[in-house]
Amino acid sequence: MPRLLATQSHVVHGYVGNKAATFPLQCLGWDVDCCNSVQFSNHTGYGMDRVFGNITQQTDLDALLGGVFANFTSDYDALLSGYLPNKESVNCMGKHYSQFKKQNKNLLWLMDPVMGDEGQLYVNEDVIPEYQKLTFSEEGLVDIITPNQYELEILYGKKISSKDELKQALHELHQTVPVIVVTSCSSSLFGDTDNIYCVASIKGEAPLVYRIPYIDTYFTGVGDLFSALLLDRVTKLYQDETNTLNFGEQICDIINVLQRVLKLTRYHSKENIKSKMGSVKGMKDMELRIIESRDLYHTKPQISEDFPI
Ligand code: PXL
Repeated sequence: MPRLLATQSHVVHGYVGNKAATFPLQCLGWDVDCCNSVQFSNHTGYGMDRVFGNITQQTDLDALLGGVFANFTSDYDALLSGYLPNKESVNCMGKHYSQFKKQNKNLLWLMDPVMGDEGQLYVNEDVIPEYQKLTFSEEGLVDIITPNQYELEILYGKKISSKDELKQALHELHQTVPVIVVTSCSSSLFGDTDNIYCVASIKGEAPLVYRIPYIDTYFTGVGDLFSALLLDRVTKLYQDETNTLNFGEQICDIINVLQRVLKLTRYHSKENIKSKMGSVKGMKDMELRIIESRDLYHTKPQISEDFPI
C-alpha cells in the first residue's frame, strides 16, 4: 500500500485540508499520515470571529515532522503540503520535506502554495518568500505545484495578463518544478466569464488548457481535494511501466471527479444557499460531501441512480 504524509489543516467540523484529502486518498488505496498545521473548529470562511482553535506552533511542528522522518526514514511514497498559516510553518515544512526528499529521491512532493485567491491574500504576507525559496530552489526538490492564477503571479513576482505571459511564467517556474497545474485562471485571460480554466503543464511539453463549466455556488476545500487527487494520479503516471496512462487524460479525469463531487454537494445542500453566505448554517450546508462522494473518486466512478450527476 503506498503511503503519504500530508501537512495541512485539520478542522473539527467540515471538509478542508486534511479532512478533504484523507478519505478520498484512503478510498484510492493510500495509507495517509496527517500532520496538522492548524486545528480549527471549522474553516475560515465561516468568519474569523467563528474560528476557534490553534495554529500548530513551530516547535511542535518541528518535533512532529522531525520525529516522523527520524522514525520512518524510507516509508513515504509521496509528500503533500497545503495550508500553512505563517512563515514559520512554511519554513519548517520546507526544511523537513527538503531533507527527506534528498534522502528519498523517488518520492513525489506536491506543494500547494496556499496564499490567496482573486487578488486577496489569506495568509501572512511573510509566507511569500518562503514559498518562492522552495519553488525556485536549484535543488529542484518540489515535483508538483498547484497554484491558482493569483498564487502563480505571487510566485512569479509579476501580474499575468495574457496567455503569452502565462506561458512565460510557466516556462520560468519549470526551470525548477516539473509539473505545474494552475487550478483556476482569471476569466479575463480567456475572455470567457461562463467557464473557468485550468492549465496543466509538464516541463518540455505544451501546456494543456481545460474549460470547466462554472458552478455558481461557494465551495471551500475544492483545491485541497484537487491536490490530493492529483498526487494520486501523478504517482500512478510515474509508476506506469506499460505507458498507457496519459497526463492530459488524468487531469481531465480529476476535473470530472471534482465536478461530480460539487454537483453532489449542491444536490444535498438546501436551495438559495448563496443568500446564506457568511452564516454558520449557510456555510455548513455548503461543506463538501466528501463521504457521500465515496464512489466518485476512482477513474470509473460508480454513479448511483439516485443522484442526477
Ligand atoms: O484550503 C482551504 C482551507 C484550508 N484550511 C483552512 C481554511 C481553508 C479555506 O478557507 O480556512 C483553515
